[in-house]
Amino acid sequence: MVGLFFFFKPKPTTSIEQPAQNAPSILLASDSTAKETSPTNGVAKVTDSNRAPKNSKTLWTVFEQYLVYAKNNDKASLATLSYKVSDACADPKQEKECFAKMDAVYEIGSKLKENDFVNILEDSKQAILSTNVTRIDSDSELGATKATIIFIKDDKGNPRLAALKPNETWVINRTSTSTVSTLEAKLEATLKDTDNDGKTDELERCVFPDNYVVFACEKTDPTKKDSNANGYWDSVESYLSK
Ligand SMILES: [Ca+2]
Ligand SMILES: [Ca+2]
Repeated sequence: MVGLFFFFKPKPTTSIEQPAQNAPSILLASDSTAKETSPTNGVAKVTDSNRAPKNSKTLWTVFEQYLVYAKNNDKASLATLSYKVSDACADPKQEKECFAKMDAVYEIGSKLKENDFVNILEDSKQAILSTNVTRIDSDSELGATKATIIFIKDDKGNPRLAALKPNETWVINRTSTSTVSTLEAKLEATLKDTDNDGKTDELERCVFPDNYVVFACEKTDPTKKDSNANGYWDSVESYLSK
């Protein structure tokens, strides 16, 4: 199956820190920069935003341990918590690159705060921890950003890191003719996630904002978490080893 592969074209005027797309690739099954989200309407929330959900402690503990291994450049231990080891870390000749990736992951991951990850989606095969969205409101655009950590479970049910997305960002460009209400409606539509699988309806339908170049996209059903019924949600599918 082909996942989502598209590039973000950074805009010089944006006030948003661009996602560190390459740094977390030690975690990724691919360098996919798939952007996925949960809605802002609270559907993804399982509890109030002031405390972390019940299961997230275990997931966060795994993540913290992962960061310790990354910080220590402990490749062997890191592999036990990784869904897939990156090519650089699988190749002894690329040890320097591997260590650089680990350092980058630690740098990014250590800035994330447990209390911000108030949303959890979890079942026996996968789990997604995410923050609520933070609004972006500038002269040039309206948008939202959030951080997401994706885990895929091994056959014993242990969560392993599959992806770390510290700055998933969605922006709607303001134009001279756009009104606040149309921008708000557009943003709401962009963030909508009907089946609550962590992948927006628009991404499921392969609809992208103007500033993305899409190379390949496989449509999924925005009303089904697991469109191909293999047990993995549409939002997780692109990180699976094929
Ligand atoms: Ca969805
Ligand atoms: Ca699936």
